[in-house]
Amino acid sequence: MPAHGTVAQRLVDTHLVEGKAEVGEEIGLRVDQTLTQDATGTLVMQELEALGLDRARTEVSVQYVDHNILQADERNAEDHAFLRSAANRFGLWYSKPGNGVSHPTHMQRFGVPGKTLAGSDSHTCAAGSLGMLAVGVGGLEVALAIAGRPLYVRMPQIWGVRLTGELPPWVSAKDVILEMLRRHGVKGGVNRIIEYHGPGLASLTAMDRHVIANMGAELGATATVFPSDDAVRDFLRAEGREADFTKISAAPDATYDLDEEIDLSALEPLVAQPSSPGDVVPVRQVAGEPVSQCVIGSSANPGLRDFAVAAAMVKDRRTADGVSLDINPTSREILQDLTRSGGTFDLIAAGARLHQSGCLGCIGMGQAPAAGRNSLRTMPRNFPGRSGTEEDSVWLCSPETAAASALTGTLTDPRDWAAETGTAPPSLRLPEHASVNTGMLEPPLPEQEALTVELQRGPNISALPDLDPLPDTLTAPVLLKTADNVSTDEISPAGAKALPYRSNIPQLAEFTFTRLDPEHPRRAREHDGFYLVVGGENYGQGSSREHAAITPRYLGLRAVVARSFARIHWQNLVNFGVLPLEFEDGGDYERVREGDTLHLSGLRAALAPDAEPVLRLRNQTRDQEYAVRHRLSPRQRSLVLAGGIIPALAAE
Ligand code: MIC
Repeated sequence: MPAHGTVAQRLVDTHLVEGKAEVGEEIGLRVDQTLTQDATGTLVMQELEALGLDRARTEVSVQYVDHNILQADERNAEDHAFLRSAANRFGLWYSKPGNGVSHPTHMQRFGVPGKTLAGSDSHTCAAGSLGMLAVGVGGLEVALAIAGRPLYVRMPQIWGVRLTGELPPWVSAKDVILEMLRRHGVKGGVNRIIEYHGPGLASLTAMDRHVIANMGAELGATATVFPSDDAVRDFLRAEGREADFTKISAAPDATYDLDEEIDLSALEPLVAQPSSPGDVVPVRQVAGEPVSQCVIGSSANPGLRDFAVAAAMVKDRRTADGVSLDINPTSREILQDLTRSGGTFDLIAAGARLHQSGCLGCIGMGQAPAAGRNSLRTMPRNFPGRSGTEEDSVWLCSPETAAASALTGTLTDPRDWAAETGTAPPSLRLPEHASVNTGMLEPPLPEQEALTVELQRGPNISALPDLDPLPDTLTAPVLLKTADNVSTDEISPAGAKALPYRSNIPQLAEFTFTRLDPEHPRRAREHDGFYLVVGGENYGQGSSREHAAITPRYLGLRAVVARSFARIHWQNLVNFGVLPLEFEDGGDYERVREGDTLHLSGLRAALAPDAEPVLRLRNQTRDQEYAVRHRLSPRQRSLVLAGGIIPALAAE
């Protein structure tokens, strides 16, 4: 039976402006709120300029600065100034560097149950914790949403996950989402909205739910949704925003497209091994591995309780020799509350290193670990090299596991540490009223004043590249063939070296695919023409960065033929005029080699609105032919033919 009466459907139905909400159909949704962060926002602001926008048409749009906050030279600071001027110009809120990571900060200050949120960051889905429909997408789609246009998604299946029982001591929300990843891997959620329900919800706070919703991105899900219930009301009350509360629950007879059950009381501490969030095992199975770094923070464990539990565990103790315990507070507010409660003192006294509020090591902006040494992090991702260290060994776990391991110097199940040290589970008393701090949030300027603002464009801000239409015939070499699950970190790397060029496409292009082939940019330049990439399953998993589509496109990429795609990257390819095709017979992937010349002809006719979605791809080098399928809606076909959204809009 198809899904019925779910929270997800209610959110879709109340925002549907185009299409029919039937699984697999493209639908257009009205967007109430947007968030952009600095690493993706510089392009979004340029796109708003290209769209000729006067003022944001959303209810709330916020530009956060949380990623590029190490200022090793002038570039990042100049980008911040550009973002601030653009926020002023277009009527957005501006969250200063150091105010906090976008996701928890947005939840604290702006999230409203029942609203939609589009964000140029894959972890935007975290706001599902408040009963919002929150979707991470490419920057261009957020720009269009800010301009008042609908957000297009393919209507996902609704996957009901019924929670029963209560988490045992030393097991926390992170272990719930790691259990989902243990069961389903990094593509288990593709084209699904995950909706949690059931009696187990009662013991999870809104911030616990944020932890679970956040890493729905690692499952590849379109969104994660929780009901808006008493836990959400308590959260909003503590934030001084109870007036924003609305109750939203599934109908008593709700049914889901797919069903799953997790007994919370049966969970144990889990850890994702290097280098995939989907490679999850019980901590006890790998206990004893030496660790040299433990990092607590990021949007995947942002709550006060996550820091408070670590503080209580290390209080009056000392971190093990040779271990760096790094604390990345996720927002000003949380840092203030942790400090008020004495937690900051306990952490510092035990040897922790206290950093500024922001994403930091999560995207390799500092905190790079030593090569080959184990780094244990409460972060959402551990794709190879993402930490900034080429040969890294990053594990993902709960704050309890990170703190216990920082004290012992080896990967430790917190239950075993507690038994050995005779430590009772800490009883955390969280403040009834949070230290609301809006001092680093600049509100939108009044309209007349906003219209007079000049954008502060530093020399690091390049123009958007020219995007020409797709040729009718494409004969081009395969410059790269990748394995399964290639992440956007491997297409356009994170890290302190590349990130300052997020606003400078020609410079950033020099990093394209270099994690897979250091010579790729040089080879593409020497080829000096169109090329293709062949990919495996789940091509482009991970982040929403549209740079992973734009920089290869800038170097000449015009089509990717893969076994399957991750949702956001697939959309980004389309938005920038790169044709994404899937092998009809996955076995054909094996037959193509790097260096082969592939040929597609009659593309205009093949991508006409009513044409069959299967094309013939000729391998001229091997004299073979493969059937390949596109999954483009008629709207998307015309975008790809035009060369992407920007030229398509210019032609309107
Ligand atoms: C990430 O976690 O990978 C990032 C960095 O937050 C990205 C956004 C980006 O690449 O700027 C994401 O999740 O979308």
